[in-house]
Amino acid sequence: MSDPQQDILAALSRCRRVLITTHVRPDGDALGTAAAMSLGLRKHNIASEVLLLSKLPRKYAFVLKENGIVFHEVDPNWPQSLSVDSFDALLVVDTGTWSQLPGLREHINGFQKPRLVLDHHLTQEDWADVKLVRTDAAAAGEIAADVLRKWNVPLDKPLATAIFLAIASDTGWFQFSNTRPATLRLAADLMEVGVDTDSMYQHLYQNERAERLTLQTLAQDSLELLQDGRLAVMCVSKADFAKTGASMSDTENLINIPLQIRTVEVSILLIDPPDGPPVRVSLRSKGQIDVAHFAEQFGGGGHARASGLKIPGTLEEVFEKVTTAMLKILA
Ligand SMILES: [Mn+2]
Repeated sequence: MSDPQQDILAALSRCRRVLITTHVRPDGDALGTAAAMSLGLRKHNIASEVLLLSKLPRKYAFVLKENGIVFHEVDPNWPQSLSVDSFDALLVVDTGTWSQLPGLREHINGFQKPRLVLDHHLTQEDWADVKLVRTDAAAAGEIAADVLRKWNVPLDKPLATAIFLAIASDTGWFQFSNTRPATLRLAADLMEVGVDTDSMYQHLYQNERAERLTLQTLAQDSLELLQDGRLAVMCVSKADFAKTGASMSDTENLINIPLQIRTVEVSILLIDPPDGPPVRVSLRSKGQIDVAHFAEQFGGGGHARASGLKIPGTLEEVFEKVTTAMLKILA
């Protein structure tokens, strides 16, 4: 029986240049793992570049930039300077599904060289030549650490920092249920190599713009609890953006705040964007309500517990429309 870890190492060992990519809207695990694999390849004198299917988030930029890792951003267009055929393999980390890799499939259609996946997600598709998938791993970074050790790559401080970023991100700083003893043992090893965990904590969790916090306060002020507190609705108006100087990206995660309330089953966030209509509606559910199904009746979509849609009209009109429909479901 073939061992995917051996297979992935054998495939990488034969390369001179590797193209590494990861899922759209990359998080700390995606970028930490991509960086760790790039640094590991470098130790074996194998060049690599990272392809990002979205803009590099400011928060995680350090892990590529401080290590001098060449990267390309697809946003807004496919990078002109990137010639996929000049690479000897494609390494996809932290996902194995095309839906998470928008645009990539079309661009690697004619790519005849190994396509490798290193991932920890349950949902997989059968297109890669080698799939190293371990669903018990808390983060793709855990798998990368294992692969690199097997490859006799010493975990120096830059590598340890990249892997720590990966596993700390995906475990919510070792709080989520995916944290296992092996995760903490690895974290301990990385700390011993010299990862500055205090500065990483500040960088990840104490690094917000003041504008975001001010906007959050206004949004929380608008909170309405309906149907015995089972439905939470918050609104962000154009005036709120003007008053605080916040931008659309500052609304990220706002929707999750009302879910902290014990009684809340569904959280709805309505945003009148600074760059004009339509009103954006985000929905989150922590109970039985399927908010993807709800969004579909308005032309939106998503997952059972997280969905979104856009509705034309004023903030007040959209509020009426959406809450009326949701109250019917909750009744
Ligand atoms: Mn991950």
